[in-house]
Amino acid sequence: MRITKEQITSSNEKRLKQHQSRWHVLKEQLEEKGADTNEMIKQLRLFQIAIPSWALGTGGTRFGRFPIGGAPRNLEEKMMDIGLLHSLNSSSGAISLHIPWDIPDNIPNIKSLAKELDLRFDAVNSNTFQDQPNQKYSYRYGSLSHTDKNVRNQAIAHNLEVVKYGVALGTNVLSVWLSDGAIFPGQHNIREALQRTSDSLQQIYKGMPDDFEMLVEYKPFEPAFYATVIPDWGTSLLLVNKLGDRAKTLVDLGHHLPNANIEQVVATLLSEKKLGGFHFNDSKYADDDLTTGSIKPYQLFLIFHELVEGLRAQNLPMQHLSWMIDASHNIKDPLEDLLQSVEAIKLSFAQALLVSENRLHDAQLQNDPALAQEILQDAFRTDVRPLVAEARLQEGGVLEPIGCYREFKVRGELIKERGKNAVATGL
Ligand code: PSV
Ligand code: MN
Repeated sequence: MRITKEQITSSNEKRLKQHQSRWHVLKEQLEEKGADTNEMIKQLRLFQIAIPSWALGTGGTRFGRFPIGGAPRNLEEKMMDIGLLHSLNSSSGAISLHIPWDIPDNIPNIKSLAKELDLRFDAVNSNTFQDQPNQKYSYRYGSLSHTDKNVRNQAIAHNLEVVKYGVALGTNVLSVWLSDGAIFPGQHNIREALQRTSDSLQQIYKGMPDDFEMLVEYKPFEPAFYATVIPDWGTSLLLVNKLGDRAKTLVDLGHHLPNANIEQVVATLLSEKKLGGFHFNDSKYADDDLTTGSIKPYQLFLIFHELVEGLRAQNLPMQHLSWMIDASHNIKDPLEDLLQSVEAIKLSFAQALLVSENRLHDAQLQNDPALAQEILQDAFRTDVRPLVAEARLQEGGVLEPIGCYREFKVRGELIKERGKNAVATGL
C-alpha cells in the first residue's frame, strides 16, 4: 500500500483552518518571547528518526504474542511500512537493519526501493545474542567475551560481515549490543570477560573502513541477570575510549537502573565527545520498550535540553548523532506506536528549542534554582503541537498522523495485502 499525494493534500485541507488558527496563536506567543519560529521549523523539518527493521511487527512478550495481522513478511515490506510512516510524518526517513534478521539479499533492488521511498540506511546492528541455523559455534555462554577463541572469532567475523552490508547500503555506522554476561555469581571471571570483550572489539574496529563508526550499547541486565559484561555507560565509555575516535557510546533509554539520571549521562558523554547515538523508548521499570514519551515525558524533555544545549555549545548539528527508535509493541498497532514515538520525540525536541539558553545560563551563574526551574518548565509546559504540525505540513506530511492513518484504513489494507497471519522477523 502507498499513501498518495492527493490523500495527503485532501486530509490536510480538511484540517487546515483549525491548524492555522492554533498555529497563529502559538507563533505569536513564541515570537513575543523572542523565539525564532522559522529557525525552529527548519530544525524540526531536518530531524529524522530511524525506524528499526525489527519494530514493525507485534513483538509480544515471552508469555505470549497477539499478532494484529498485515505484518511485513520481508525486508521490502518492512521498508514499505516505513515509507508509509514517512509519508505521514515526514520524519521517519531512515531504516536501521539488524543482521541476520534482515539480510538485504538483492542490494541494488533494496537501494532503489529506499530511494523511491526517500529512505536512507542508518546504523547496521550485529546480532551475537542468538544462535542462527547452521552456525558453527554457540553463543550460549557469550560471544565477544567467550572463553573460547573460536567463538570470539566467529562473532568478530559476523560483525565485520555486518559492516560489509553497511558499506554496500551506504551507511557508516555499526551498532554493537552484547548480551554477554553471567547469570550467576562465579559463572565467569568478570575481569577477564571484560578484557576479552575489549580485545574482540579492537579487532572489529581495526577491520572497519576508515570512515566507519562503532557505537557500543550498554544494558544493566537481561538476559544476563547477574553481571552483564557492558552493563553501563561508564564501561561503554571505557571501551570506546580505548578503541579510538570513531568509537562512541550509544544510549538506549531503557538500559538504566531505575531513577538513573539519563540527562546527566547524555551531558557527560557529549562533553567527552563520545555520545554516538540514541535508542528511544520509554519505561516504568526496566527495559520495557514502551512508546517513547508514554511514561516520562519530562525526562525526555530534559534529555533533549542537554542534547540541544550540548550540541550547540560544540557547534554540531543534530544530525551528528544516530537517532533511532528501539521499541517493542505488544498490544498497540506497531505503526501507530511508532507514529506516537516519533511525535513525542519531536515535541520534546521542539520544547528544548524553546528554552532560553542565555537566561538559563544567567540563572545558573546567579545560583538561582527557582528561576532556572521557571525557565525550563515554561518551555516544557508550552503546547508545541501546532509548531510540530506546521513543520510536518511544510515538509509534505500530514497534519494529524494517527488520525490519517486510521482515516486511510492502513492496517486494514495491509491485512488485505499480506493476510491475517503474516509475521515479521525480529524479536
Ligand atoms: C537490547 O535490549 C536492544 O536494546 C539492542 O539494541 C538490540 O539490538 C535490540 O534491543 C533488539 O533486540
Ligand atoms: Mn537498543
